[in-house]
Amino acid sequence: MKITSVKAFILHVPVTGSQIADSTHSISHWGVVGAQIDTDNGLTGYGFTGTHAHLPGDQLIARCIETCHAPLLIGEDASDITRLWQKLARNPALQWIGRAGITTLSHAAIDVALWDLKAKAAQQPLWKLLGGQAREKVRAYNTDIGWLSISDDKLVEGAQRAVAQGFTGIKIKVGSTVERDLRRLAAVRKAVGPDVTVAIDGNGKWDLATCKRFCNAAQAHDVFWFEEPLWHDDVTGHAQLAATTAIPVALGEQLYTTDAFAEFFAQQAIDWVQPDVTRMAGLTDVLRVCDTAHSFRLPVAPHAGDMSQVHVHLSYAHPACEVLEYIPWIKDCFTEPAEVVDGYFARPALPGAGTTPTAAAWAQYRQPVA
Ligand code: 0YR
Ligand code: MG
Repeated sequence: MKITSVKAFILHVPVTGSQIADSTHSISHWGVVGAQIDTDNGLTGYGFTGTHAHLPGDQLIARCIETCHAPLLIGEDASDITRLWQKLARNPALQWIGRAGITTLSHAAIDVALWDLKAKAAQQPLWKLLGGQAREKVRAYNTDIGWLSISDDKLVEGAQRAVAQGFTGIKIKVGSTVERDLRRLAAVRKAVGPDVTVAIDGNGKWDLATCKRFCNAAQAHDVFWFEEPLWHDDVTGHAQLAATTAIPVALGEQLYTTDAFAEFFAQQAIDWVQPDVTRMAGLTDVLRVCDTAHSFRLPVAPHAGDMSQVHVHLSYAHPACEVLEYIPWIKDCFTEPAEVVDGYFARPALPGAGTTPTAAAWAQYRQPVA
């Protein structure tokens, strides 16, 4: 299965209700920046990273795919995933200019496309190649009802609607003011009752003092986890918070490398592990984080199920993966959308990683690569 061509693509897909906000970002579209890899046996693999649909930035990622990574891949056997991962991640020219960021995001798209190809060649859904089914069902939790841009009333309505649809978990955004976010958390907990898991996500906005004050009061509402309470790279701060609150600390969606995760493990600064195949250098590296988490007996909640598609396969196959996020913005762009039925992600059945775009998405959302 020799690689004959590597091309980039960009899709910009509208979010639910045309605009959403968390503590740090306000966005109207999600960016799908991908790699399309053709092989001499007639198969095509697709993989992508995720962005906030900033076109000049997306074009830099696309250019990195086509001009930095692609030349190292042409003529190679696409099924040599580990060796090719190493070849790209340890490319001396690129490591000099970026061991994280665009070089990694573009590598993510390529690595996932290679896994997609491998599963398509085996004519199996990816989860089977990853060792088969480790769990009966993958529980979904709904984040799309919990944006900071949603009014207090609508937030409660949305939480109740999600529970009525079968979700047993939700996540609400925090990181505005301690008072407002506590009020919203209390209202949501009251509305959904004690049996639904309620997580909160700060997206790295607050400082340690604010987090401590918030956690003190939030503890009474049975918080499933506090995600990204502090700045993404602040290992010491997370360790201090984890040591002082009963609320579990979750993070990982903005960590690029296994080294970054290793720091959080070493300092006991993390309770829930949230790697993302669209952020790290693909599934190959995320699997290493999942295995390490598992060896420390830490649960994994891969960031965003439908937004990566691959996380559904990973969650079915890896014993560390406990729950998976539901944000349905881009799922309908793919030939086998990651669907949630009665609160659980449906098990994928088609060969591949679930990353093949539909012709309709291609026609509707495509942006110029350069
Ligand atoms: C908006 N999930 C998240 C959205 C979401 C972000 O920036 O991408 O809130 O990915 O934190 O857990
Ligand atoms: Mg998050």
